[in-house]
Amino acid sequence: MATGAEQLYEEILRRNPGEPEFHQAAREVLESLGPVLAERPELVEARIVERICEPERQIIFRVPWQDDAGRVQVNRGFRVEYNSALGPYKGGLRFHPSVNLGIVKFLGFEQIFKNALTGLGIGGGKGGSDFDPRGRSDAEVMRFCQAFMTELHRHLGEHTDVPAGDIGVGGREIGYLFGQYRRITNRWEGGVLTGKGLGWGGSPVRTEATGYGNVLFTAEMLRARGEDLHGQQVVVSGSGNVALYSIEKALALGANVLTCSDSSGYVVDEKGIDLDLLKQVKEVERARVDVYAERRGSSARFVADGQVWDVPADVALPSATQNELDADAALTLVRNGVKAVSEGANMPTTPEAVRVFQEAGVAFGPGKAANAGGVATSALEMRQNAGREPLGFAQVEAELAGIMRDIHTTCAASAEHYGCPGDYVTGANLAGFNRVADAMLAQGLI
Ligand code: NDP
Ligand code: 2IT
Repeated sequence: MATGAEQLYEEILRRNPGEPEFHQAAREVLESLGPVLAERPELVEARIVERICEPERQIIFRVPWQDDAGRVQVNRGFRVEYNSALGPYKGGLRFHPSVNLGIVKFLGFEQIFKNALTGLGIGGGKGGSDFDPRGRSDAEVMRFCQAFMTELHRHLGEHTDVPAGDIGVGGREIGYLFGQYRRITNRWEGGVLTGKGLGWGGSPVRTEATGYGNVLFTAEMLRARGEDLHGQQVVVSGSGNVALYSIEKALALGANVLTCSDSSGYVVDEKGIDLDLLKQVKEVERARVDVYAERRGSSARFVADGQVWDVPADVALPSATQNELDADAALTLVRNGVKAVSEGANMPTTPEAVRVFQEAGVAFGPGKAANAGGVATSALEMRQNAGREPLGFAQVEAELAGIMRDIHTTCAASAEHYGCPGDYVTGANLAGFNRVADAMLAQGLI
């Protein structure tokens, strides 16, 4: 790390105690910045990096709600409005018991650069709650979402801050949140949330977009090496939104997908994952992955301890959560001949594991670039809402494909420019950073 960046990192540690995920995300970006700061002293002078690391606004609030037994429950809500130099704050909401300020800040920080890479005029933000939707009835989830929005609504707006889904927040939750926003504000403001239902302002392909986009990014990385996905063996972690639609697109491009997982363990299916069955188990029944193995018959095995990374594969798509792929897992994948790893999740690969892949010459797609298809399609949803002009599935899918190709080209060109060809981590960080830094510089001391 450059000397100035090292000092800034020390300062971040001191001023943001107890937030290891945020420290990790900040460090990764700071480590890449050397070449750009050497090339652009005006950014150092204007203290752009110091400003980018500090959120514009952080909101923490109480969420009181009543469960089905009539008991009062109290959760904590968060929204970190990180950077609006390029557009309204944009980023998902995560409902998971592990959510705390540090996790929301890491996600919001990543989102700034990811959103910049899309080129679609969106700033960075993230939010959520330590509410655990698992095991809760629809009525409980609705009451929680209504209570959460009762406070959050005052901070949102189609030109201000536009949330969407993330872990634990899908179409059901967005519906309840939108209903409460509309009821409180008395406005039909479609562009205030993305991931809406198709009949009331949602965009085709938003559900599929993150997974599809990640596989398209993987295909671009392979294409740059003269290969494609056809016939490749793929391991996927997770079995939520990103995992399911990564599997769908990988299958469509002729790959064979061997695994999926959730926090209870993983499934390996020698015949390849049966996506219809997996969707039935996970999306319709909201059950665990062992139910898939039980119903699938002899080709599938549920493994309660261990990770999908133990299964030999050509391509790995971590699509569950942060820090789920460590250096030992990376070494196992490399030993088994992995060629490409692409992050469907946010920061799923530990810094040590990223180094293992890069040193082994594995094509590595960082989440900021590889999973940007989700938020990019959210921006297309905002555009359709603003223009009151819905698009069809094929049109949006074609736009998404173009956006993912552009992001790949941008990252590859940036890596090349800064003297590290093929290093998509540095390429993504510096291309995203430059766009945000240019806007901040032009807009004065903000
Ligand atoms: P979902 O809630 O739909 O699915 C999450 C999946 O990850 C589930 O299988 C879940 O298992 C597993 N998981 C979550 N937390 C943990 C944990 N602590 N340990 C083990 N497994 C875990 O979320 P998404 O698919 O939407 O999100 C997955 C990742 O993709 C996240 O990192 C998210 O930030 C990122 N992402 C999502 C985008 C989107 O558009 N949805 C866009 C870009 C990135 P279980 O049910 O057992 O908890
Ligand atoms: O991490 C992410 O990019 C998301 N969860 C999607 C954000 C969005 O606003 O669509």
